[in-house]
Amino acid sequence: MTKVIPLNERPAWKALGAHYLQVREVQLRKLFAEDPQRGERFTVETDGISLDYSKNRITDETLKLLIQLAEESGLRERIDAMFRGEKINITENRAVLHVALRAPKSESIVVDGEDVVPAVHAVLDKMAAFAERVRSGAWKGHTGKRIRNVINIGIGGSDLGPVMAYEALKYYSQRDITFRFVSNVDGTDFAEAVRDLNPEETLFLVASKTFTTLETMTNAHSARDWSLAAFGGDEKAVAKHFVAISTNAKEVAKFGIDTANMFEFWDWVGGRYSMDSAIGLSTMVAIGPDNFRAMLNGFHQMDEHFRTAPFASNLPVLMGLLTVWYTDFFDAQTVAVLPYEQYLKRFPAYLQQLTMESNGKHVTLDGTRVAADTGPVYWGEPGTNGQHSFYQLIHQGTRLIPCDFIGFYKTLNPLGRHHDVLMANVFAQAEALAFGKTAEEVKAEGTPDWLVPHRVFEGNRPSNTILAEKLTPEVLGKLVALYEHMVFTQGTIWSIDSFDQWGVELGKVLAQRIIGELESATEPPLTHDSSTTSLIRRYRKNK
Ligand code: G6Q
Repeated sequence: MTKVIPLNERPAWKALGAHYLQVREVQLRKLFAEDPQRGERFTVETDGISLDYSKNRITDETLKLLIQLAEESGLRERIDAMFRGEKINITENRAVLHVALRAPKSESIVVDGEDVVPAVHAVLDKMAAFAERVRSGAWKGHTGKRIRNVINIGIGGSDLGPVMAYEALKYYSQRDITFRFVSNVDGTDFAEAVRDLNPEETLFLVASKTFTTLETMTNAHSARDWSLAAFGGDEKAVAKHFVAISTNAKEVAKFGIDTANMFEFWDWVGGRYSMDSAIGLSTMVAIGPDNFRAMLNGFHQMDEHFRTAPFASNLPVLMGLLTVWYTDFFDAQTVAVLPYEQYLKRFPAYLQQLTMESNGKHVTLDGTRVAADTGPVYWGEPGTNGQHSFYQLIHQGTRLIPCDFIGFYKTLNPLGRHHDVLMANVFAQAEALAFGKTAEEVKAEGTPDWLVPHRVFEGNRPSNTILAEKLTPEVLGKLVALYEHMVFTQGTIWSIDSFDQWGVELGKVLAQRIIGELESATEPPLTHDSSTTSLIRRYRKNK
């Protein structure tokens, strides 16, 4: 079993505790006044992505101690172990190799004695050939019509990445194909997705690592029924209207999909780390193989940065350490991610799974309870919309909410003044959060005394500002990899397994049992607690 030194026994952790007591009241106003270079000094850049972390409640000493904490927590060794293909997902005894999905052909990464890089490229080539056929119209449906609609059926990691990437890269997508994503077992999701579509022109991508997930299989069967109903039940149609993305060839064949139409990936790709595997097939069909490869190249550049850059200038490491600082010392419970880019509207939802399913754990690698708080709640919405709703709480509420602002120098849709107005808001929000507005300043504006407290902004609210040139496939790859490795950094400090998800199991098992109890014609013996039993009875009576 992995040996873990409890967090609170690591020297840097103890030093950070003492240091926190000294700096917790320090104002960003003061830190900036004392160091006119702070904004530049606390900005790092790699491959066209810059991170300004100067508006954080840190000093040089804080940074030194946080980096020492990363070292004492074995971050260097963990990074190397991940990239070497060691089985660092210990509770599932698996390697964690999403980095292999974007490794260039020239690299070699060995798992269980086998170099996985050639297999990755073979699948990418197969995906590319398929994507080209769909995009060009060469792939025909059962009645000879070209495909106009592509529907990805998947959930969790087999949905959130594909939806986010499609929305993020819509600008680059082939506009004469409609893309939709069905995830929820709520029949409404499927019904609304197909209501205006012609089955003859509709192709389903069934994305499921296990090919046993209840929601996905339920939706896939409904899709099969919907499709076959249009073709007089002719099973041969399945081959033209269904492809599978999975690690489970047996189940794919059982469903009736020809395994020649199956795109493979591997158990060393976690669901929430899979958008750049075959799970990204919908993305590739949408944006084309070249753009998909550019995205992979972006991922790879950030991987190399994470693997090789010193911690003090390593973007994911710095962001991970800052979250630990706020979560564990300032007792911050959430982090807001605020992209000022409409195309990134699903990015916060994607990050919710990446961050919270990875680090929402309370047990360390050696099976003991972690000595501090772990994964904060991630949430957010694109700016400027959020400014007109929840930003009030960030500015004047009682809770500390570190924010990540994400913006771009150039817009994909230049339109009059829009982009300058948008970006002015990014800079203004971060400035207002950090420096606020004092009572004196409010009074000086002629505000009556009784109103002054309401109009004061305390400031000292931390944020990061991430900037890049514009939202390209390559930049999206870098951004996602940035957050993936940030999550890994956090998980390493907390000594948790960021790659399992046992917490989602119990509810699934209980639901399986309750499905039978809801479907049974007569009431079966119900042996739940009195609340669950009476809810089931109420539902059975009224359904
Ligand atoms: C992600 C999780 C989970 C998974 C879904 C779908 O890391 O493991 O969200 O992606 O449960 O699983 P399948 O791809 O096996 O259907």
